[in-house]
Amino acid sequence: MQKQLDALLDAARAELAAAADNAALEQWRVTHLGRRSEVTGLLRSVGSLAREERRAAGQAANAARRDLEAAFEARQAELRRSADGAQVDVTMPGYPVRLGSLHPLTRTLREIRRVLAPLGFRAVSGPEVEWDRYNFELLNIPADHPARDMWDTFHIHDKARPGELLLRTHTSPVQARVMEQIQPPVRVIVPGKVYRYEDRSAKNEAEFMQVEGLAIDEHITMADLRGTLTHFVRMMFGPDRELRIRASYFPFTEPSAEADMSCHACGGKGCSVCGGTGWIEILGSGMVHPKVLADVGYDPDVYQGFAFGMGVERIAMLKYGVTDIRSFYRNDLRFLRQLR
Ligand code: FA5
Repeated sequence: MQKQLDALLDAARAELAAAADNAALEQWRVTHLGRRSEVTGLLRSVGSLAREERRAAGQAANAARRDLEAAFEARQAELRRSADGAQVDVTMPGYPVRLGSLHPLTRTLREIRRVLAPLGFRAVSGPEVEWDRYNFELLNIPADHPARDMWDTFHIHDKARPGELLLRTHTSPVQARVMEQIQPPVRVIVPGKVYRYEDRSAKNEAEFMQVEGLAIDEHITMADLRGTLTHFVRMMFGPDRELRIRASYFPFTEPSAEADMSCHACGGKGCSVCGGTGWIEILGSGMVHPKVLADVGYDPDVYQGFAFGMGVERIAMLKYGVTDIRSFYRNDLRFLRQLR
C-alpha cells in the first residue's frame, strides 16, 4: 500500500503544481480529496485488510491524506499571493473603509463662525506676513512702546524695509485694515493663524489660531461686548460653564478685559493645564480705543465699538477636554480619532 500511496502523492503533487487558477484547484480537490478520491478509497479499504496490517495501513493512508490537504492549502495560498493567479475572490471579506473626518480645530473654527454669524458677524481675512504699521502702530502701540513686549514677535529681515515686516502676532491688525476700507456699521470676525516667539507648553503654541471680532456703530457699549461673549460661551459650551471677565490692559482698547473659563482638566481646583489657577484664558477684549478709531478716519465722538480676540486652540481644548495644546499639531491619528 505504501508504494501505491507514494505514487499517488507524486502524481497529485505534480497535478497540483500545474493547477493555475481557482477552477483547476477545485477540480484537483474533488479528484484527490473528495469522496470518490483514491485516498478516500484506500482509507475505506483498510477495514478489509488482515488485522495485523490494518494499523500501519490506516496510519499511512491518513498521513497521505494530511499531506494532500497541506499541499492543497499551500498551493491555494500561493495562488492567492502570486500575481499570475491573482483573481478576485468575491467571497473574501473586504477591508473596512475608514472614513476621514474634519480636524477638531477646523470643527471648532466652523462652530465659532456658526455661533457668531446670526449676530451679524461676517468673516473676513488678512495677511499673515504683516506690516509693523498694522500689527502695532495703528493699534496704538508705537515703536519702543513697552506694550510691544506683550507679543514676542518673529521679525522678517528685509534689507529694503528694515523692521517693517513681521509675522502677525494676533489677528487685531485686520481691525485697522477693515476700518480703513469700510464705513460703520462694522461687524466682522477674522479667523486666522498668528505667530509668537514663545516657548511651547501644555497651553501655549508658537503658531496658533485666533478669531478676532469687531463691532463698530453708534451707541455700542461694554454691555454689548459682555452680552456677545456670554451668548458665545453659552452656545459653545452650554449654560453651565463658568465664564470670568476681569479687567486687563491692551493699548488698543479702553477699558480692556480678558475672559477665562473654568479649567476642564481639574474643574477649577488648579492643575498643570491651567497653571494652578483653575481658569483658562480664552480671549482678550475691550472697547476700541478712540485713538484707534481716529487713526483710521472714524469720528470717535460718533462711533464706538468693541473688539475681542479669542484663541481657537484654547477653545477646542475646553470643548474636547484636551490637556495639551501640542496634541492638535502632532498628526497622531489615534488622538484625532478619539475626538471624532
Ligand atoms: C491678543 O492677542 C489681543 N489681540 C486680543 C484682543 C483683541 C484684545 C481685540 C482686545 C481687543 P492675547 O495675547 O491675550 O491678546 O491673546 C488672545 C488669546 O489668544 C488668549 O486669550 C488665548 O486664548 C490665545 N493665546 C494667546 N497666546 C497663546 C499661545 N501662545 N498659544 C495658544 N493660544 C494663545
